Amino acid sequence: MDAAQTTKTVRTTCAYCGVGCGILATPQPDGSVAIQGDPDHPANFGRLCSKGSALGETLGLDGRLLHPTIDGERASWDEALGRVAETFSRTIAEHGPDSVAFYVSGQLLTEDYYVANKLMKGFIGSGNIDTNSRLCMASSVAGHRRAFGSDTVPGTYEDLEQADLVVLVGSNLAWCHPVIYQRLAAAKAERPQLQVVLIDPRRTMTADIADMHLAIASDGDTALFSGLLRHLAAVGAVDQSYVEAYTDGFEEVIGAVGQMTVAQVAEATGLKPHAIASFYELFARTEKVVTVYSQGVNQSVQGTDKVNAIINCHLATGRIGRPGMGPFSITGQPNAMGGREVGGMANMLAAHMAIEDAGHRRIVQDFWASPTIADKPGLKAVEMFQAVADGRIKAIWIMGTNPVVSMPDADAVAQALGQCPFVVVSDVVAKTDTMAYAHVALPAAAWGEKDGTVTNSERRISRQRPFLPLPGEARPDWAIVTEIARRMGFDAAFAYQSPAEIFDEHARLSAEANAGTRDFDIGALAGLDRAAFDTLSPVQWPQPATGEKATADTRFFAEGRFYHPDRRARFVAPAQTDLQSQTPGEAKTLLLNTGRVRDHWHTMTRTGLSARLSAHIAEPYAELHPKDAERLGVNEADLVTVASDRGEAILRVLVSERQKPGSVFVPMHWTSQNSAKGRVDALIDAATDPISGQPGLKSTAVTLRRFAAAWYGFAVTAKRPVTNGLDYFSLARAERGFRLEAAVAAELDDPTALAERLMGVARSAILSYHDVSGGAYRFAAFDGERLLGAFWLSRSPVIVSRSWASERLGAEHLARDRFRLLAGRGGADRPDPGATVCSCFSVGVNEITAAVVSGKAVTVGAIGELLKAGSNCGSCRSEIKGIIDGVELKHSA
Ligand SMILES: Nc1nc2c(c(=O)[nH]1)N[C@H]1C(S)=C(S)[C@@H](COP(=O)(O)OP(=O)(O)OC[C@H]3O[C@@H](n4cnc5c(=O)[nH]c(N)nc54)[C@H](O)[C@@H]3O)O[C@H]1N2
Ligand SMILES: Nc1nc2c(c(=O)[nH]1)N[C@H]1C(S)=C(S)[C@@H](COP(=O)(O)OP(=O)(O)OC[C@H]3O[C@@H](n4cnc5c(=O)[nH]c(N)nc54)[C@H](O)[C@@H]3O)O[C@H]1N2
Ligand code: SF4
Ligand SMILES: [Mo]
Repeated sequence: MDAAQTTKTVRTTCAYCGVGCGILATPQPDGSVAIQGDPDHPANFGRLCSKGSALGETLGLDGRLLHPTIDGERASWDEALGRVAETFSRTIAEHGPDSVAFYVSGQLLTEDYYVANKLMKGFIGSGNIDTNSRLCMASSVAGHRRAFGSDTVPGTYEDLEQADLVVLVGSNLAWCHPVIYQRLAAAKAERPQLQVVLIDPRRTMTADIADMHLAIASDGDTALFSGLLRHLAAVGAVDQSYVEAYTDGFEEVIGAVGQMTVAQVAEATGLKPHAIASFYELFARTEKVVTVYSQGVNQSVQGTDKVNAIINCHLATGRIGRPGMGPFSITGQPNAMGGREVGGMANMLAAHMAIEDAGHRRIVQDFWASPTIADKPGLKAVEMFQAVADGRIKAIWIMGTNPVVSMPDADAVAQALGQCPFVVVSDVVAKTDTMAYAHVALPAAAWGEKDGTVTNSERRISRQRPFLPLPGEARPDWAIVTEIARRMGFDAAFAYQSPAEIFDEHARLSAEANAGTRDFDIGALAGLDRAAFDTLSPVQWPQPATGEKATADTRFFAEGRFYHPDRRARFVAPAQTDLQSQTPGEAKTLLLNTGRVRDHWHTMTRTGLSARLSAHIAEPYAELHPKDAERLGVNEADLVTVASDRGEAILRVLVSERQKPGSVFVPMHWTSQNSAKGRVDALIDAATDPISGQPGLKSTAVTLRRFAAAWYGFAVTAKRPVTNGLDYFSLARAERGFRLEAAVAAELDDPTALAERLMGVARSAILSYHDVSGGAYRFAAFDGERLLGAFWLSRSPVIVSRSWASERLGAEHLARDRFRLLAGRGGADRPDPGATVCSCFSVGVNEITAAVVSGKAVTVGAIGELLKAGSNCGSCRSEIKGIIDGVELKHSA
């Protein structure tokens, strides 16, 4: 496809989550891009969430990496590629193939992923390619392979709409898979008998559609589902004919979980026996059940056992592979599934073949005509960075992921990279916490420029198509990898001219010697020429060349045909049956739970560019139950230091009843680019699940203490503020500049000097006001009528309307504002909209509350009519409902 600048609408797929929504992108004559949901895409039928709708705001070139660099200096592609190929070849020659590694990402396209895997496993001859999917999907992959003999997701999105019971385990669907959440909410509105059960220690926004919320203790899931299996057997809910015809190991598992009485489950999960019993009864009597699970299950040191405990219940009842039924592991990243298809993980081969299987190795090696083939699994992510630390790995290439932020024990990862002789980073942005360690930086094509395929959670392959030209010297990841491979001497095997050729090879390999023995077969998609590849419509696998192709109704395993050699599924008993949930040991410790917020994506390299998305939650926070806040002597808006034996973070306190007592929730998104100490993974222990190697990212013991700030500050600045000298800061985009929360621990000799530095203006240009009695300072600087910056400094957390202050950066008539900025509480003369709830129309929490309190609008629909909030993408509808419920609760109390 020609990516020349046009104003033609291009059909593509969202850059973010594994829902895989179709998007219509239309470049505008003014250089902006209009983004709409694709009404014909079967994942979203036109819907988009707040992140998807804001994609147009993240396409600017500000901050992009546009040229290769070597040791921080601009270099030509020829020099950079030469350095990478040479250093990898030399390292392999001197220290063997296992002395090098690739750490890649579920944000790569299938074609990028395919060539990276082929180069490492078939040509370098090592298994040392692993991916951020290790932190994400590895336990699901391992659980699927144990139960089914293959990494198969049996169902489809429609199953959630057709079910009578949807159980959400460790999934914050409302914020993390918003369009699936909207489909589920719509189905429930139409058919109220559809029951939703949420199993999550926190009462997340997803709880708003749940009929039952089980606030389970961390890692109580294995016990809960083992107890459920026992209950199903006890009440005769087992489908004997399915179990006998298609499975193995049922008796053994029943033997193993026989002890899991409701009382014991209650002890292991912290749940009330009657709540457990009603969940079990509901599950037992409802035929059409889908169990959706995500990171509350996978990111655990018993993640694989959790997955199998869930799958056991579906196998026992035969509720799998039929409409409205099945276990459903929902994927996180846009191409988590595609990465699994190409075998991009250290313990897989390619096309769902097994690295341990000599027959599979032969198939792949013959097909690739490769000099070698990795014959054992490589190092999994956590081990890989440990091997970098102890010098076993001497050259690493990181593509499309930011491990210094997202890996557990992240400071150790940073240190390892700092000592590593050769680090290559391919990214789309110039400055990341990981890029700081790159000897060679390679500029990759970003969303909107990339061309290839992704596979979503329901096995649907969709095209990502370019609609923007490649900026600067950026190149697509597949092109960078193949160029390196050629320079390492593997010209013939990496002679691709386009992603279409790579996709064709991937499709052919999936069919090679397959004949129905492997689930992943897209042989029918082989042989597409460029034109056919360009027009490829979203399609689910399997798509074998001969035999049954997937249709909307295709599911796996309704009639067995699993992928173990005997074609039977396996029941898997959890390793421990004397399960204990994790509870904090000492009174002073809390259990640290981590995850996502609605409007940010991972390490914020892209969502952080949007002021609108940043206005939902602008700071890294520690969410605490009121009882814990009281016990620990901290208040809302205080700053706290949260520490483990690995590291510490400084965060803003958010007190909420949604949090489970004894635990603290911290989002994973903040980095050293936008915060002083917001990288939560610095605190997290690198313990992993023994089977999947996935780290437990959701239960680390931590302590929490008040951060004694001498001064708290808030600033809005036109230029990026200089943050040196701040013990705490959190930096976010505002509409025409930046907004900054700040604090310092020591007394300030000269507060004006701090203002000068932050705003980047000379002292002489700063107007200031010092409230001697309250000890507060206010500073502002102007260029004519234009505000360059304003800075509030006070002894307690600054009270000023953040949105009002941010808007001043672009305000035209500042004559009167000058006084307001300096006098008293800025914006106090008009209602403060409060933190953004609806990012599409920038509607704040106070505006919604006021509408409800006044009685002008008391339903989500009425709020939409009155304020427009929630009437576009719908991502905030559950929050609006939460606000309405909260107001009603107060008024009825
Ligand atoms: N807005 C947004 N959406 C995203 C992403 C993003 O960065 N931002 N990232 C995408 C990616 S890659 C992924 S993997 C998905 C993740 O999607 P989710 O898995 O839904 O998101 P998380 O917030 O990581 O975790 C889900 C929930 O697990 C709960 N939990 C913690 N411990 C336990 C436990 O022991 N048992 C149970 N049952 N629950 C527990 C947490 O309280 C949390 O609410 O989101 C995708 N979508
Ligand atoms: N504590 C804690 N830690 C976690 C999690 C958690 O829940 N809690 N979740 C884990 C999970 S599930 C995940 S998936 C990871 C995600 O963690 P990461 O993968 O580290 O997060 P991203 O910010 O998505 O990193 C992607 C990087 O690739 C760049 N990029 C974007 N597009 C492209 C491209 O096309 N090509 C290239 N070469 N680069 C590109 C981006 O600029 C960014 O720097 O975090 C994990 N870490
Ligand atoms: S749900 Fe949102 S983030 Fe996920 S694919 Fe759809 S639009 Fe993108
Ligand atoms: Mo993920």
